[in-house]
Amino acid sequence: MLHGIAASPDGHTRLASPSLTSLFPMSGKNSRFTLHLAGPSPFARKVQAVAIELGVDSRMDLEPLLVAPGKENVDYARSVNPLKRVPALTLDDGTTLLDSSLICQYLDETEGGSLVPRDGAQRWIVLNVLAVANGLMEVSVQLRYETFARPEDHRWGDFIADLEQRILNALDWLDARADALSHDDPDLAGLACVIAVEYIDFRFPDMDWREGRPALQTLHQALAHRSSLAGTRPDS
Ligand SMILES: N[C@@H](CCC(=O)N[C@@H](CS)C(=O)NCC(=O)O)C(=O)O
Repeated sequence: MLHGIAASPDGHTRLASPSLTSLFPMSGKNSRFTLHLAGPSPFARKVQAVAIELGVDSRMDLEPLLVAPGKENVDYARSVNPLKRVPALTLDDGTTLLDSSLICQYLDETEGGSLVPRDGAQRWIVLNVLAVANGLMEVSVQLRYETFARPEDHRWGDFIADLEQRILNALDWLDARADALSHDDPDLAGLACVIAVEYIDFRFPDMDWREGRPALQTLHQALAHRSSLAGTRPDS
């Protein structure tokens, strides 16, 4: 039986209820992880960057796969992520954690990092900026699907224009808050901002996110040279 999967009496395969221990996953010291990822995914890159920042990347085995709208990936959906998305992180007790930000926060807390402040006002600033940087990645990935994966004769111009506007809005929002993030020891929001804008450079090189956004550009310049980011860049 695959972890978390049970065959019901009617013969269909269903997700099993998680055991109590898998609701409270505990990764042992020096335990290994498996990261399910797809090459250009900014969300997977965020987890890889965090693993490097925390010094646990050597304990992370990479399991690449191809994900795309319309691609079934039946085994992956059954045994790893019912939403058929990457990244997912499988711990050595068989528990799989889903969603990049949750995985990053799990690693930060269990490995004793400080990428997300544990309390105080800065915690909420970091988590709020992280939410918008993640949203920027989501909308950018969606725009990629709408303009590349969707067959040309099924494309919807108004929706594409709407997605482009959301990207510009999110960039302006981040620019107005970029100064509030650490430019030396990065926090999770700073890493996510760099990854989000570099995904735009990678997929939409004509969209100049730097123009009129000096604070975001300064944050990018302060962090982009770090090995966690330079070593995980999509075209590196
Ligand atoms: N909120 C999720 C988003 C993950 C996500 O959308 N991943 C994309 C790849 S960049 C994916 O797996 N897409 C496949 C699909 O939607 O079919 C996270 O942070 O992990």
